[in-house]
Order: sequence, then structure tokens, then C-alpha cells
Amino acid sequence: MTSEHKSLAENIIPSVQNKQLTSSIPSQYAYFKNPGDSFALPGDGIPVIDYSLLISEDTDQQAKSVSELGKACRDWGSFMVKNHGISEELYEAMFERCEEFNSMSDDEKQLFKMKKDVMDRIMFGCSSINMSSTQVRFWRDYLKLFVHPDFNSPHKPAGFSEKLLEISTKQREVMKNLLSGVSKSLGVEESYLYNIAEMDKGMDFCVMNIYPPCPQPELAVGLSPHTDFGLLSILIANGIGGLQIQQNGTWFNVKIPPKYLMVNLGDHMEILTNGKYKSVVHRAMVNNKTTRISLVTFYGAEVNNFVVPTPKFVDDNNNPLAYRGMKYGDYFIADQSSTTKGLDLVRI
Ligand SMILES: O=C(O)CCC(=O)C(=O)O
Repeated sequence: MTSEHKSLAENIIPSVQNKQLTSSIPSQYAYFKNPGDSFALPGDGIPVIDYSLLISEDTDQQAKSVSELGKACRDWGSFMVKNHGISEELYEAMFERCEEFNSMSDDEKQLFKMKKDVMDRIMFGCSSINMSSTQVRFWRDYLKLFVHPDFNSPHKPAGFSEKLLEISTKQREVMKNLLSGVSKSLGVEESYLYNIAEMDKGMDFCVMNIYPPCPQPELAVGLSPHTDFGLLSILIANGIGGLQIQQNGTWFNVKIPPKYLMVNLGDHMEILTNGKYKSVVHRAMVNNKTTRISLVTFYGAEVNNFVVPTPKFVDDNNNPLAYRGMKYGDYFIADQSSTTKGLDLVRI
């Protein structure tokens, strides 16, 4: 373990669970300086992709859907997916298990805390892994799990692991078909993105975010603005709003309808396409009434895969090489554990 990783493992930030009972937030959680900073417009224009058309045998329908998907990736770096075939009941059952996890005692949850470094297969924690003592803390607890190629999950509460495995397996199929659609929209072979990133052995990283009610939600943040590592992320929430995405510098509130999935493009989509499709900047807000839970799976390349812009998308005159290549596992470790984060690690 490097000394940096060692100090991270020892830097335990307390949970926000009990702080919700006070009338004001501790000063370390005061993120927004001005009340207007958390403002966002309604996200009614966020594109919705009909998954059943994307995988349809009707070539006209499919082509139309691929073109809509390409536009969503270009204009927003983000979209919702309907008619994906994964049952609402399964997600509801999963969120019940997430609530049960959240209700466990601090001591029980600490069993799953990070023991060594960010490659630990299971990590429970509070705020963020890579927090320095001077940084503003996030109003959230989290459970981070590697769910592919090897599946890891806490052994309690009962049923948590089974439901998560079912969701992981089903969402993986959706992710594969979305990558086919995105590849087609880029004018490359449909298996291109999946194969170039060796997604059969890809690293799927699942994060359960728990945002308890916050006495001063206008001051605190659940997660500050960031982009995701990986090719794309699939996000679901327990019906409570809080996600905001940015488009051309303007923030939009995301309201995910019950049967929809939210998909965000990640940094490795931006790198592979040399910036043609950009990863979306997003953040999570908190509220003072209800615990919000989100379950996000980040789909990325095989850990040893060297992710570099595809030559087809590099053009010395109009679109010069914008990112240097980096091994996916190294990018993940740096993004999760250092202060230089995301695309700043590789931007030329
Ligand atoms: O909870 C949310 O809506 C956002 C979660 C997120 O951005 C993340 O886990 O990286």
C-alpha cells in the first residue's frame, strides 16, 4: 500500500446519519456560499431513448432510435432509457434492502469500511474517499462494490446480495446494447466500444449513495460537480429527486420517472471518441424531508486496458488528439484517491 492510500484508509469521516437531528449543519458541510448557487432549471428536455426500439428488428425504427441516441450523446452526454425490460418490482425490492442496510448500526456498517485502498472489493464510507481534512464534506454515506468481473456484496441484510446480482446481470445486458447503439451512432461497427474496452472482462463498479435528510439543504451538497470514470453509468434512485446535470454551463434538475433508467456518459467515452461525445458534469443535492438513495453502476474497461482516443476520431487539422492514453485501472485509482481527478489526468 502506498503511504497516500494508507492515510486515506485511516481518514475516517463520521456518518451524517445522526446529524440530521440537529437544526443546523456542522460548518465542514457548508458547501454553497450563495443560495442561488444550487439553482437548476426543470430538466424536461433531457432526451428519452426507447430501448425496445433500439434493439428492435425493424431496421427503420432502430436507425431512428440510434440517431436519437447519437444526438443525446452529442448534446447532453446524458439520457433516460424507457422500456428496458427490467422490472420496477426488482428495483423496489433492491431499495428496500438498501434501506435495511442504512438502518443497520454504525458498528455493523463499519464492518464493510475500506481496509486497504480503493481497490478493496467492498467499501462503506461517509462523504468521499479522497477527502482532505480541509475540504467541504458531502452529505452522504456510501457503499462501493466491485460487481464485475467478480461479484462482491455485503452478506447482510438478507436478500441484498441476491437482488443486487440480479440487477447487475440484467443491467449489464442493457449496457451492452446501449454501447452497440452508441457505436452505431458513431459510424463504427456495433461491437466496437464493447470490444475495444474488453467489456466482457470490464470493471463494473456499483455505488449506493445514501443522502439522509439535511437540516439546511440549501447549504449542503450530496456530491459536488463531477464526471464519472468509465464509458457510461446507469443510475436509479428511490423516487426522490436530487440529481442535477449540466448542459452548456446551465444546471438542470433530473426527475427520473419510476420505470426509467438514467444514463450518464463517462470520461472514457469522451477519451475513446476524442471528445466527440463528452462526459456529463453532474451533482447531487439533498433535501430536508426524506432519505434519498441512488444506485449507480459505472461500466468501464478491463482494468489493464489502455484507453486512448480511437484514430478514426482524431484529425490533425479539425480534431487533434485531445487526451493521452492511460490504463483504466490506473485512472480509476487516481480518480478515486488523489486530488487530480477525472479528465485532468489525461487532457493534453
Ligand atoms: O445520487 C446521484 O443522483 C448522483 C450519484 C453520482 O453522481 C455518483 O455516485 O457518482
